[in-house]
Amino acid sequence: MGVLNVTPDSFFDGGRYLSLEDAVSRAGKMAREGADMIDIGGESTRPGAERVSVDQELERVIPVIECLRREIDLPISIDTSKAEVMRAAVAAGAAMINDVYALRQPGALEAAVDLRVPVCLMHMQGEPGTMQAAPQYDNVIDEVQGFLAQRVDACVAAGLARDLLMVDPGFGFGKSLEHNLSLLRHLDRFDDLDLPVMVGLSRKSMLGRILDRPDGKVLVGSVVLAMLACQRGARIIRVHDVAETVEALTVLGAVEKYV
Ligand code: 8Y7
Repeated sequence: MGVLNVTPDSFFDGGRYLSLEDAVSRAGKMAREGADMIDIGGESTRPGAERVSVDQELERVIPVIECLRREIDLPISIDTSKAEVMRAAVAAGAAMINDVYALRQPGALEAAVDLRVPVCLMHMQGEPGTMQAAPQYDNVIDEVQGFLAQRVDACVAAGLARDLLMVDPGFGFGKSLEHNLSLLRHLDRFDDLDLPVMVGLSRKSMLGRILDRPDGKVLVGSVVLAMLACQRGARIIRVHDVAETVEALTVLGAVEKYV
């Protein structure tokens, strides 16, 4: 899944893909590089990012979705937590919802039930503005898995078909470096939920910390994390660097074919 941020404040490509033309050309490039899906987001969730109104978010994402539907033959995922944005995005042609709040914002669960599209439920401890201040767990794997199991149950109880759901431990969302590493090392524990596992590890600050590289040049590290996640069962990998990730996963796939 290739990331297409249409926000002026996203940490990596923030502000660089704001025009419609630029957004479409970046998505086209990711499609040619082998992405299977494009994730469009209009509100940055990085720590300290400002909140965006419904109208602002709609203004950012809807024209891009409409345009991509015409120009690019790939399913579009809408990265949002707002019910109104979910509804408008799916009406405009989005095929999936990626919600870092796991449908906990007002009206989101009802919207997803009405829309009947696949949904990624992600774990986050706290809120984007403060989540990295002092993340705390007794057992991070049990707690993240328990949260996701609860959200899956809530969705099914509300009328969402279980086979539309996927789960994501939410790397970097209210997690220390140690929490992130533990979740990745034991990612196969999420197989217990019997749903596709999605991960986002691309260019996250845990890489800068592992590599002691504050300049953000963590491409090789990002690709390695993607491979490790795949080896531990992840099915959907959300990345900024599509070509490099596809290359690595193609090699991994070739090896894994042999017993
Ligand atoms: C994730 C995500 C972000 C992630 C899912 C970033 C929107 C921060 N990260 N969605 N979104 N999983 N499902 O660094 O890890 O890209 S935004």
